[in-house]
Amino acid sequence: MHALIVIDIQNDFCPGGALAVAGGDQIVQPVNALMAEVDAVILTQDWHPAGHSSFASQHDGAEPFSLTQMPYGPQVLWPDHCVQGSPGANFHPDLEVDRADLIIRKGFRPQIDSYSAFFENDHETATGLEGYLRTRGISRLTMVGLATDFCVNFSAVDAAKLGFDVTVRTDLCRAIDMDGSLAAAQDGMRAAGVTLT
Ligand code: VGL
Ligand code: ZN
Repeated sequence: MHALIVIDIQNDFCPGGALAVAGGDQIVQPVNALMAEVDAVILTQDWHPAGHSSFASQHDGAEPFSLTQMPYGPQVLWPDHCVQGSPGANFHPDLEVDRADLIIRKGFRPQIDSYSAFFENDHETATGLEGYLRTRGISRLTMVGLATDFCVNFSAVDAAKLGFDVTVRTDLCRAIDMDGSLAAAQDGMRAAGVTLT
């Protein structure tokens, strides 16, 4: 069984959003088309409470896109984004959300961020997606979405480590690309055994 995992195609990651990824809206129609070719469609949704600890606004004097240390390791501080129930947290209006079998939300614990669809940024708190996929007999994953170098990257690497057969369609992803993060992510995904096309 083959699932399409659509990562975080939400208003805040598209042009005009709080953490806009250049060209983020360009992938929506081709991602919709790909939904017809798989056995299961799963969407992820970045879903932070107001005042989330990954927001630079919660750290005195910190600039967005700077790095801090959290109890679980290094963490980039972001502009406030994808606040639960806000328009920015909604999926892009043209994304065919009705085709999804499952929508998995992440980043909802105030004190910890979650880039990956499988584990939060402590790399041990599970989201439950692994169990869902295994109990449905899904072993093959195609990943698309935003952003290539953060949530797609962490999701793909975790999935490969868990033993799934993972392909990232880089033509259907867009990157934030800060300080070489895209090149590092591509190297990391390849090293983990992810197929990049
Ligand atoms: C993401 C930064 C913060 C992503 C989510 O979806 O890649 N990046 N939250
Ligand atoms: Zn986030």
